[in-house]
Amino acid sequence: MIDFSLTEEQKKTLELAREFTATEIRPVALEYDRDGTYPEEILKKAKELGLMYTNIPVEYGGSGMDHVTHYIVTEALNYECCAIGQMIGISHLGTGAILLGGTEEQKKRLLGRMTESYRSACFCLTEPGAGSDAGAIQTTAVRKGDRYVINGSKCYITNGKYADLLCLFATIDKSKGTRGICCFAIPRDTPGIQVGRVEDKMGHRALNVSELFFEDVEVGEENLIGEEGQGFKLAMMALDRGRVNVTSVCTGVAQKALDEALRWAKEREQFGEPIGNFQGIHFMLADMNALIMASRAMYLQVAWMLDQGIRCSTEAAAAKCFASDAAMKVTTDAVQIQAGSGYMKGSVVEKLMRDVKLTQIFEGTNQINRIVSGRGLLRERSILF
Ligand code: COS
Repeated sequence: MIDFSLTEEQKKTLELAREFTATEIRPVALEYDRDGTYPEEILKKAKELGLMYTNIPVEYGGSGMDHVTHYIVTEALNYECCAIGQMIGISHLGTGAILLGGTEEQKKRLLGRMTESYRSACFCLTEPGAGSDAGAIQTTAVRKGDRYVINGSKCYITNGKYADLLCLFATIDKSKGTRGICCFAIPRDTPGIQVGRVEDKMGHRALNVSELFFEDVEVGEENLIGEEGQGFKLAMMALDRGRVNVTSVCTGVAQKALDEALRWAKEREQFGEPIGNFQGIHFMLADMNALIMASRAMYLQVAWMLDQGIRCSTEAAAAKCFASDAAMKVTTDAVQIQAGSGYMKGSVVEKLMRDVKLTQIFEGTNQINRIVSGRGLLRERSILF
């Protein structure tokens, strides 16, 4: 049976997330966007309410939600501002590889410590010469006895300046390509980690993004996640989940854009009546809503697959492409409906449109995600029933 109704507990959690975004994020979203401020106070409150580590099991200090509930909550947390929403949810990507490949002892020790704070984790994969070609990373890990010494640099790292726990990918043998890559969980206070430039971005302005430098950073083998050479697969598996997350983020942003367009269509009068009376506007609103319905259905499907333990690389990549392209179209149309007023700085829809552009780029550009999805289809057809 297919049933979209929520349990009483899911309803309560969703209500809490919606109330939180309305009271804590909505009033300050434009201010944080203007100044690019790190939303420290908001993160502290989200953590106190159990809205921060929603996907992390209770035994490691999280709220232990299943994937379906986690992504529904993610949509709600990103409705008012996806930069702040994603700062709340960034541990989703930062801890993905640890949850997938870590031992029980590692999860208890590393995640248990991280969840005590609101500063969360970050995912250190991308480098200046290794963006789409993630297997080309140059950061090295050299084994010395039971320790590894790490040297290299990372860029465009979300939460790079603040994260307590760094999930870092480095190669122990470049000649092995992706099979030489290892995953390390590194506490922030390990000597040798330097924060470089903090990026000034077009959108997602309250999302902290920075360079990170690693100079003779030493970690014990107890911080190697999985086995030597397993790091690339763990990164890709974490990104599978990250891409579902982006789908739910985009759904939240697009819903906000549609709601703003609807409000305007009812209030704005031209030719003696609300512009919402005109067919040109009906067609736009109908298409916007259809794209949002499809995006929501896609993340719910992939979340369900994750809850069933079904591999979802093909579907997650497809959903990420669809929802980010959809959100780009919906936010652009929301600006079009609000016209001159929507295009001006300080308008909500102008911010949403700038924010969404990044979702077509991060966690794999949409071109890379189409490759992932296309290759996946050639491996195995993607049929739900
Ligand atoms: N789950 C499990 N294993 C996976 C996997 C997944 N989702 N994706 C790849 N693998 C495995 C492959 O099966 C292969 O295994 P073997 O070595 O046993 O054959 C290995 O990983 C290498 O995969 P592949 O050959 O596909 O690697 P490529 O170098 O061709 O690149 C792409 C793969 C381009 C898809 C990858 O580099 C990528 O996703 N790039 C984008 C990176 C990204 O999203 N960056 C954003 C960072 S966070 S903002």
